[in-house]
Amino acid sequence: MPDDFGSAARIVDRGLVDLALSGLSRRQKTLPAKLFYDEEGCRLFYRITELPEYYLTRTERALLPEVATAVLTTLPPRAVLVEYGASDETKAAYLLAGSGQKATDAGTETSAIAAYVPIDVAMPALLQLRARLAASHPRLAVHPIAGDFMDPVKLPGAVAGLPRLGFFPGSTIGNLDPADAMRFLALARRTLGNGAHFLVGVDLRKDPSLLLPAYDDAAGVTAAFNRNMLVRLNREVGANFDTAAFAHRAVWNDVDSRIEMHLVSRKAQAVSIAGQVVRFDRGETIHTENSYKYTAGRFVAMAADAGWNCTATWSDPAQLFALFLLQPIGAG
Ligand code: AVI
Repeated sequence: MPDDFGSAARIVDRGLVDLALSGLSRRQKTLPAKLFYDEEGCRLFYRITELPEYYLTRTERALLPEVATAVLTTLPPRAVLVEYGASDETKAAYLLAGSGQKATDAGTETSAIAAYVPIDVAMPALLQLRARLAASHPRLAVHPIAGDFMDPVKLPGAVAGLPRLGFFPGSTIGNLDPADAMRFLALARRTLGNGAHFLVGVDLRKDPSLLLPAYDDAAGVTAAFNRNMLVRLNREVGANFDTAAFAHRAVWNDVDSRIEMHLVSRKAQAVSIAGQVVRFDRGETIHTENSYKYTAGRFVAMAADAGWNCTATWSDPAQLFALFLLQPIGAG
């Protein structure tokens, strides 16, 4: 075996190396946001959702009971819930309330949701989710799909013919560039089909004085989440980032209506990644994430371009966050 990495043999994920090197060889260096979500990244993200500055999760969660009641009364009975990016069932649980639970009188089930198709890249998380639901909702059919929601999805044959409710909570749509967000909405339109409903959670455009702390919290959890990408590259592909030599920075880009996260090189330095050297000037940044913030009008217009009509909207009194219920344009 060639000994490029010293005596300890290392199995390097070439896909990850290529992904990192291609982003880091651009004029504006980038690393893709999907690198955030290893086990530690998921743990840090969960902590972010509980931070006082990060209003998104708690605001959406506060809206969900009312939204779920309204959506479930609109849906035909025995629908399938298709959740995009479902790392756990916490948000879906509002829509599954009463669905397939242990019933004292098994003959009287009236719930709207008969089946649940969670879609996520992480199969282990999906299997845990299915095990939890088997205990809490034994009569609910759960069909996890492991995959990237940006790829076309084929729904399982077992749910063919059931009415469909798509669900994309958490403003994850904000992490897609507008062209990809449109492409995603159009893809979901095709997967869910005529007669579907689609509930999408979106963080709304607001004053940067509220937005910036949500992405640069006092406890430094978001900074750790951002730097974890470098920790991951050190561990998984043998890079030698000095993580303390990169500062976390969140900036509001008003023209593109997005929060950008960057890692700022605190000094001129060179980093080796799988034998390739990447140089940083002092103050040079790696752009790691965009989080787009939409006005309600902008989101509804984008959804319309992708074939969806907005039939209901829910928001909190401060208009921080909104849930949009979409139905296909021109379909019965
Ligand atoms: C997952 N996503 C909606 C989060 C967001 O707010 O854009 C990811 C995140 N990045 C930093 N904090 C949270």
